[in-house]
Amino acid sequence: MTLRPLAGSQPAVVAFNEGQQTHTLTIDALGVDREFPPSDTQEFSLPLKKAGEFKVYCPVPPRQGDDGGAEGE
Ligand SMILES: [Cu+2]
Repeated sequence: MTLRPLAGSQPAVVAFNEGQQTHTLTIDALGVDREFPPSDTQEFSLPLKKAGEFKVYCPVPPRQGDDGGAEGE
């Protein structure tokens, strides 16, 4: 997954799934849990209440014989 910040008053990002399978983008601390089919791009704002670092991950395990989990998720 690729996550980029967008300019604007609302903290927003654009995320793109370059994988061949559905992935999710999950940020527990912000209540974000979005599903991305292959090649899907989504823009969304982040409900930030304070500055900080937040763990971003995909809880979908790599499937056998698929991507092999080599992406930087
Ligand atoms: Cu994934």
